[in-house]
Amino acid sequence: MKNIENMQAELNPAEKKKSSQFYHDVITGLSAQPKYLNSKYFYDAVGDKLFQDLMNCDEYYPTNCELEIFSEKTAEICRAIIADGDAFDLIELGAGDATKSAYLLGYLLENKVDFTYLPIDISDNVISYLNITLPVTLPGIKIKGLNGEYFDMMEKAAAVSNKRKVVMFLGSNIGNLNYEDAVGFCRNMRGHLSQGDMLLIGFDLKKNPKTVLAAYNDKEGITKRFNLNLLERINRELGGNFDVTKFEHYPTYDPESGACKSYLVSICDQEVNIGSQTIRFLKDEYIFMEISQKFSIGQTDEMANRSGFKPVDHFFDSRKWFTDAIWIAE
Ligand code: AVJ
Repeated sequence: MKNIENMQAELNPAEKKKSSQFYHDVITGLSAQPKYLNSKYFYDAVGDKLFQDLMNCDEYYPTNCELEIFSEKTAEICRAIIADGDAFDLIELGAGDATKSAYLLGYLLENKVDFTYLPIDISDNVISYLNITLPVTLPGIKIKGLNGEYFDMMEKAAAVSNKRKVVMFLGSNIGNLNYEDAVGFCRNMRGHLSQGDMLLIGFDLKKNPKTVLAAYNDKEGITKRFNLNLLERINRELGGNFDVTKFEHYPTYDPESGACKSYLVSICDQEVNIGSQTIRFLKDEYIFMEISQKFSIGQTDEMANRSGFKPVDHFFDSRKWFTDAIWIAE
């Protein structure tokens, strides 16, 4: 029988700790009623690749909108974050491949602005990629990639530097939390910042419901594979035996609340083993996989005010489908 200790035999202590947390969260979520998994676990090497494919598919618009903002409004955004010109640390949460931030980084370097880029990502894969490639594509950049959970790494960043902080949280990653949790997250963020520090935060906006739903229900089925990959990851890393052909992907969008949610629905009664645990599914029982919340501008401003920030700027793409807001810590 596969057990978690056997699965972990090859791992170093830090990897073991991550793996134990993953196991704990998976068992907690799949033992709950209704069942859920945390979408932060989508991003292993396979999930990173699937997300890249998703960003390139026709229906998934948020990345293109934000790329448009960063490429068309580079100077304005940089002017806002440079402010009165003090050196700063540019921290990016969930940096991914940093395609969007590269516009800002390039502009700041060209204009000889004194800053250090500190990308933070849950994927060690992503961080080693950035540490290797950015000094080549952006000569002269000061970069220190941090692999881990956002706030653990924010503390690490604060321990090595006391410069002014500008934190980027792009891609509407904030939408992966429900509204109250998102406010809690921003308050927590405020607690890691000082007065005058800034947050550059991306929000996917409410729009035609068909447009939103299509982005999470692409014809090629990449989103479906992206969701199913988490079950496969559980098989790979935790010794699970999910049969992914026995789950259906079910995406939904509610235009009233702005909540876009993904589920995996069991097509039959079944038992799944994960290490020494057995999880039972009834036919039609679902696992809640992910929320991708869509916002109104008013909601984003309210979120700033409720979490100790003042919203000072909004940048939009030409269709006004997405916004990058600048907030100052009060
Ligand atoms: C990267 C979290 C912003 O929620 O839109 C894409 C992830 N999920 N398609 C999102 C995702 C399904 C994405 N975020």
